[in-house]
Amino acid sequence: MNLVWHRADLRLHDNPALAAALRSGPALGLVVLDPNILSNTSARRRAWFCRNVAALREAYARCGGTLLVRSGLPWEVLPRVVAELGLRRVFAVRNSTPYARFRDRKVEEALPGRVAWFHGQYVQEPGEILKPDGGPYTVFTPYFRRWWAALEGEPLEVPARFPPAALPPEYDPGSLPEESSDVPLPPAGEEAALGALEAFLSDRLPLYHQTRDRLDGSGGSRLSYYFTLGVLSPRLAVRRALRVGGEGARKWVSELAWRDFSGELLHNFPHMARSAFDPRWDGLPWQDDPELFGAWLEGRTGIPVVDAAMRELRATGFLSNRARMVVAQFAVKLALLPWQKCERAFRDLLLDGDNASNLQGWQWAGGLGVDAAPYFRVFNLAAQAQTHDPGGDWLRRWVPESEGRLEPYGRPVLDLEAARRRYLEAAARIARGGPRG
Ligand code: FAD
Ligand code: IRF
Repeated sequence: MNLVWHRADLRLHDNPALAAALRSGPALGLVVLDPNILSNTSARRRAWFCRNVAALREAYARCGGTLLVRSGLPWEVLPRVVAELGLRRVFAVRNSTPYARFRDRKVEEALPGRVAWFHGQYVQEPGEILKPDGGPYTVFTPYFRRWWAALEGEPLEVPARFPPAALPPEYDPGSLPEESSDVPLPPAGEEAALGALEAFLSDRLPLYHQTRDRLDGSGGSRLSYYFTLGVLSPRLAVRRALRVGGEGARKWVSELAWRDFSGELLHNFPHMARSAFDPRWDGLPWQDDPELFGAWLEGRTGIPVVDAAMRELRATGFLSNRARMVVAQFAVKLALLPWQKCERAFRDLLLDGDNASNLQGWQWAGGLGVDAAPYFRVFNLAAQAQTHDPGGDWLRRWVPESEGRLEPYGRPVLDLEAARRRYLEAAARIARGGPRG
């Protein structure tokens, strides 16, 4: 009997580790509740993870299988479970964040030669899309060309009934904690995710290229919180979208390629978890001001579009891509708040919060050297609201006290024009200093 260790692949469908394990006979599933991850995150995110583990356990049961749940350090838990049940091998989908690499090396050391790794977190595996000279891509457009050319394969079939796995009768499958969330959670599990994918493909995908930039997020799929935990296979989503076809589908698939690009960047440039992708930008004159940080985080800056976004995020755990760009750029370029602190706090509010995508998003929006985004582009915040929330409904919903006006209200925490000048002067000095000085 073998073990399938689920981490950021909380699904049965298109799961290469599970499919391979079942091809070689009976298998048990396992999720390790890892204190290194769970005690470092927010209640809403713990609850979202646990709900999806519960749904995975139900999906196993429907196929006649069993998903075990254990708490502890994976390099201690896995050898114990393997020994207790006399298991042969461990099958897992590879992840490549810095912690995942550290953890997985320790698990391999504890179970030498007995762990088999599979692709499946991304459409294209980090480390495999390389420039003709063998180096990693740092700019999205040429990466995307190679990514597209390498698209292949159909999603994997997983059998509807698993071969029976014999557990000793007294063996405890383990229980899940009842985590409570401070925001309403979307329906958990792959059936809900697959249903939401189908609804998006038929209702909103055809116009996605025109509607994706709305501040209220109504043009997007809202599938990110499923992709983050691998409740939905990105490869399957790309296949389904391309089958629908059209301009909307091509644009949407390119956004999923941005997700892969994020994974690729963090895999190849792990320093970006701590410092700016181009470390010269760490030299901006950061203002570690707790008042300003609190005003940003809690949506009381007096800048309507920034406050609407942060309030929506706190109240729902979700935010459109456009609004994320606005608040990140405001925090980095105008407020000059230490970006690592903002990135971290922001991730804890997001149900889809993901190491790679959030780091890439922050460093891209903040002009910290990711992709070819020019540093001197600074949003006009009122124009952002006017263009991307044309009726003003989103702004009025989240910041009623601004009464639909786009200009700063009450007592704004920053003079936007002075802040813009301060940033541009400092940034120009850094840019003149030459590349990676
Ligand atoms: P859609 O527009 O329907 O896109 C489809 C899918 O593509 C998304 O579900 C997501 O998985 C992926 N995707 C889309 N845009 C991006 C992108 N720019 N980078 C990476 N993947 C993308 N996304 C996260 O999943 N987790 C994060 O922690 C995260 N943090 C971000 C922080 C900032 C500052 C910025 C600017 C962006 C961040 N994003 C993050 C990317 C993006 O904003 C969200 O993925 C998207 O808004 C989710 O909405 P959706 O599912 O409707 O996306
Ligand atoms: N993976 C685990 O193996 N164990 C856990 O307890 C995890 N908790 C998580 C909580 C939240 C909010 C997210 C993801 C996890 N994951 C857990 C999946 C991780 O992304 C994955 O383990 C990754 O390899 C860690 I969002 O770097």
